[in-house]
Amino acid sequence: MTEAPRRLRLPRRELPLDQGSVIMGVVNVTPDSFSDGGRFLDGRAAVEQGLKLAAEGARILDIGGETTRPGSEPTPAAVELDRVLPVIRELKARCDAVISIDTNKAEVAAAAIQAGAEIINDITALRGDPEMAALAARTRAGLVLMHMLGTPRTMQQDPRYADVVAEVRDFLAERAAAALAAGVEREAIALDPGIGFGKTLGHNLELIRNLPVLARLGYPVLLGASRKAFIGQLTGRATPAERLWGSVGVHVLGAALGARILRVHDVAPLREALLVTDAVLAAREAS
Ligand code: HH2
Repeated sequence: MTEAPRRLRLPRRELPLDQGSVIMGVVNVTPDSFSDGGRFLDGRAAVEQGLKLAAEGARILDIGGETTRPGSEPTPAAVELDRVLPVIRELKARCDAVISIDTNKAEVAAAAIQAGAEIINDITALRGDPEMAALAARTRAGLVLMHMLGTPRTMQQDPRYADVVAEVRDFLAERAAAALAAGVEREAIALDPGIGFGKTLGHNLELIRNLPVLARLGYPVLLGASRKAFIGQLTGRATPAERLWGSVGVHVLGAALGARILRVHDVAPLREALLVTDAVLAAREAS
């Protein structure tokens, strides 16, 4: 069996992954994100939100300047840069959290890294921009490779798989191999099943239940299920911000099933839940 990854290697430090789950707090600097669009479009509000999430226990802050909500159109790079760069610079100056840039454009990722970002979170898994793989290799940034069927504009139009778990696993293995071939270090890579990206309720549930299958690929697994539509389908919560308890539940379970990085909008409640979850998991491992 593959040994669980102990760290994510970043340009300026290592992020330990063997001392409990790591929380990645979401900071959307967008007018139209599915759950908090417009709330933090003002850079100052985004910075305050990032500082709050870091103080609550987020080791990583994921800064995004483009929504990927179902049906959305791409955002021009210049707009994305205007949104995210001032926020990254300010957060870098004012807290110690690792900054991640949520983008599929190499131009945006390069400028974000110059401003202090240490992780590229690419929802296209290097398929969106031919320059991205070389950039990741050159800068030695951490790299999140996510599975998505189609594009945000089309992904929720009747997604189909013969075997969703096998197809997502094989896709992620192939994308990790492509990153390695481009010169990205093995320990810089994390994999993500892409909950809600071209998936039905059933697909999402099957993928979460089978997180151990993805973990066996030997890379840290990131789970991002926070406030997503499938939680609304299960709980009847139509408003994303009201999906807190479902979100806490699924990320606690994700941690137990082997996810090492949890991408969420609400950090404090999950942090507390994980203190208990991680203590229980550590007890089991020691015995
Ligand atoms: N989900 C979203 C965006 N980026 N990145 C990774 N690696 N994994 C995810 O599950 C993921 C992601 C969607 O959430 P959010 O950023 O809140 O919404 P929007 O794309 O509408 O800004």
